[in-house]
Amino acid sequence: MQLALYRYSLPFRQPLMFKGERLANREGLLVSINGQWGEIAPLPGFSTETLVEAEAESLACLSAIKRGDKATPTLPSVQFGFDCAQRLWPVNLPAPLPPYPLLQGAPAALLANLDNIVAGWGDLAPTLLKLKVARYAMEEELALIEKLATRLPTTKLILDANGGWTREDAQRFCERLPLAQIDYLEEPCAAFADTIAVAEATGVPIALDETLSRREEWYGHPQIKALVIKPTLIGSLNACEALVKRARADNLRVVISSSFESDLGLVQLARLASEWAPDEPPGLDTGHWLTGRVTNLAGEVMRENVHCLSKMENLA
Ligand code: OSB
Ligand code: MG
Repeated sequence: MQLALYRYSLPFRQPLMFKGERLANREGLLVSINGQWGEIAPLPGFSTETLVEAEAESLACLSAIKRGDKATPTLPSVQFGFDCAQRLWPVNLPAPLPPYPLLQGAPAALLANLDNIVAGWGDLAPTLLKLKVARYAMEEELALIEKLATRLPTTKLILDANGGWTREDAQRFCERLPLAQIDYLEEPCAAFADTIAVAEATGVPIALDETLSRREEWYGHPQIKALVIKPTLIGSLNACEALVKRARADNLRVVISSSFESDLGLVQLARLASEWAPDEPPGLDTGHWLTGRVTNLAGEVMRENVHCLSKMENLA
């Protein structure tokens, strides 16, 4: 039996804001169980557990496995990592669809750089494009959306407010959206009831994200179009699969999405996306925000890029 836990720290290309927290590095853990890996990386501002708590629970779980017991993690990020490291991964999955691009940054900077961004796609404008909203002045965000809609007439926009608006602000914003080009809006308001009220008042299609990871009550509504599933925040793969089943039963799209995992976690999330949502481009365009990697091109963890916290080998 071989068990190990490592820590990584990868610098962001530029510091990113997560719910008001400024992060310069992405820090997380990698667990290895008999040669198979999993990533444990609570995201500050989004996860309820800290990295310190995740590390303590991970070490306890490894000790349990060493004793011959089953690991029973309770923290979502640890559940995800241990499930990935112990999963029987299916072979012969279809190749993952490329993720849709995620634009991040101030509207003024994005507008100033729009020619370059569009030129980067060449003749192939993306079918979907995601933009964070409820972060800068409403007028600036609406101007950028208008410009994107005009420049990219065949592209549908995914907007994500991360629950940042009051019901009134969300309504004012949504009334001015070019709805024909909006695929859906993720989490306009922090409360589900407000999100539904905004959808009903403005006709904007909605996707649920934080509502799912915070395990809040929600019900099907004709304007809910998609569930955004972030396995690092939801936790066990069984819980994720239950959401996929509920989505299928309600005829909702399923979008598998990252929580800014390292390259190792992103590859596993892409495999889960091709298994659970083979026809839906995933929300996994976050890797280029990190300057380093933990795996080489063969997919092996580069031990020189990670710090070993615990190693238990038992060759018996
Ligand atoms: O709200 O969707 C979010 C990343 C970290 C934390 C929250 C979110 C995200 C993303 C990931 O937007 C990318 C995506 O979903 O396209
Ligand atoms: Mg979201």
